Amino acid sequence: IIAIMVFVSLFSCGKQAKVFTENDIKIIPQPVEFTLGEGVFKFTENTKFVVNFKDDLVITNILLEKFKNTENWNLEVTKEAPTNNYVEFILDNNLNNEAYQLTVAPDKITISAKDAKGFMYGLETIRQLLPVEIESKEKVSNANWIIPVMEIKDQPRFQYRGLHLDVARHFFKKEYIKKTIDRLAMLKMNVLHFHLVDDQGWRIEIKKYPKLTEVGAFRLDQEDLHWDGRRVTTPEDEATYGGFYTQEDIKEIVTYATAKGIEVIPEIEMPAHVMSAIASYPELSCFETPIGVPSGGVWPITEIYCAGKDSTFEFLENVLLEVIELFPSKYIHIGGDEATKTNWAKCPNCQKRMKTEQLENVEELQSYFVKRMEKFINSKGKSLIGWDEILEGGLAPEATVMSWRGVKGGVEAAKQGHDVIMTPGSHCYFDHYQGPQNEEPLAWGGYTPLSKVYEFDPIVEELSEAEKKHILGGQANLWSEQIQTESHSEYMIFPRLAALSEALWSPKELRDWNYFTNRITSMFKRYELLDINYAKSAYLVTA
Ligand code: TNX
Repeated sequence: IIAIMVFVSLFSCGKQAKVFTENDIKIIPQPVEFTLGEGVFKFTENTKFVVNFKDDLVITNILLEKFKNTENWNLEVTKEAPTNNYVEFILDNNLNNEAYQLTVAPDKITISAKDAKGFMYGLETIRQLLPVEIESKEKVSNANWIIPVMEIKDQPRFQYRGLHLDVARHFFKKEYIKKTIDRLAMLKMNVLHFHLVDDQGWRIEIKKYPKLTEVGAFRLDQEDLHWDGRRVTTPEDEATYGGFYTQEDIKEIVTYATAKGIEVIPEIEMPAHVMSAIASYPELSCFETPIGVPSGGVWPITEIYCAGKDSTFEFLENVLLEVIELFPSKYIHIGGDEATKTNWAKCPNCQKRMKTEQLENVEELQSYFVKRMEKFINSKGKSLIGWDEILEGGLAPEATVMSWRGVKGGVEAAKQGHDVIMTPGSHCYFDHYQGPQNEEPLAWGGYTPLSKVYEFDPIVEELSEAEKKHILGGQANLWSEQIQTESHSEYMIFPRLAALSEALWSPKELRDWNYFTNRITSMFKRYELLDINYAKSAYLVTA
């Protein structure tokens, strides 16, 4: 018995006295700077969070939730600092946006930041310093909630760090969107680009135009959308596959995201990728031929909004008025991609418009379309983003360009003095395969393994220093033609999103693939506890 007691006490002392080395620090994205000290801070049932601001910064304290789950502790948030064992939040207006400094001492932790995101990122870093069991949803026994004494100075390299989710090709429930928001916050990402409209489905309730969701949100079946998967609903069909978010759902998602530091940018596609809208209101197209909501891919996309009729613009303005009410984001994304403009070339209304506006070709007509929408969006105090096709025929004066067909559109836009978000297919398309095709679930094509994402750099060297400042950051795009389930969506996102978060957050000089793979393997244990269906072998494959 004595031997057992000695053993047990040695063991628990050993645990208390754990000495951390640099190799134990497994944070993703990697912080700008950290120095390890001696000793540890230990979270207990009595640990307090001391918040004492004059401003009412909203802080989502992830640790409260985590300790509730794992220990059933209700850790207290107070104004007054106790004598020891507390985490204090200090407002420091000298820090940059989203930056934080973390000082861990044996008796207290301080997190300094100037905004809510900075504080949250400090908390997310503590979460990753804690043992992986902190991610458990159930009570954990015998956990030692210690983190090393250390100092971290951290801030993002880019201000825009996004993930695009296509909820149009396949609809995903709001609960999944909220889960994804949590995961973005965990990786210190700050934008969810919400692709709400496409040919195969209209996903947001618009009160003025109820048919958009009555008709446009449903189609015949869920058949995958590969090139030859074209099936179109007709009025006789039972179109039951699909779904949409009510305005209440959208408010819920946006409120949730805002509290987690995530900006939700709505994308309302135009003039193409809108067959779901034309199926609902045929008068929006040039020739008003009745069409159905397609289940399959429809490239080239010729059924597009008519640019000749003023009623099209009236419709779009009314839609955007409701959208703008729902999304506090500074940005409205209007799509703009892949419009095959053969109908415009034949349509009398479009021809008339081109004459009166002195437009030479259909590219200039698209430019007219986007500029007109930009004027409206700007008049409501918002800024327009579009895919790089909006460069064709001349860019709208204030537009931000999202460069997807490589980086060249982004380079051109930056040279014209426009802001840019880089999202090239080569590095940022999460609908691509991430491993050998015969071992992976069916994907759209392409090959973008983890290592390729990790190499991503939104900055293009040919730009001048002033032009480089226009590159706001980058984003991964998950198109969902082939993705019908949440678990498949998770599989495509993880772990590639972790690689992207480091590419967008950490200083370029710190990038180190071997060190990253070492950290990502330890992150996998967290993903398992969080029920994330990540691609397990992804890190073994290199580009
Ligand atoms: C092109 S990327 C599209 C999407 C497709 C994607 C498939 C972009 C702006 N448009 O509509 O889903 O390719 O990878």
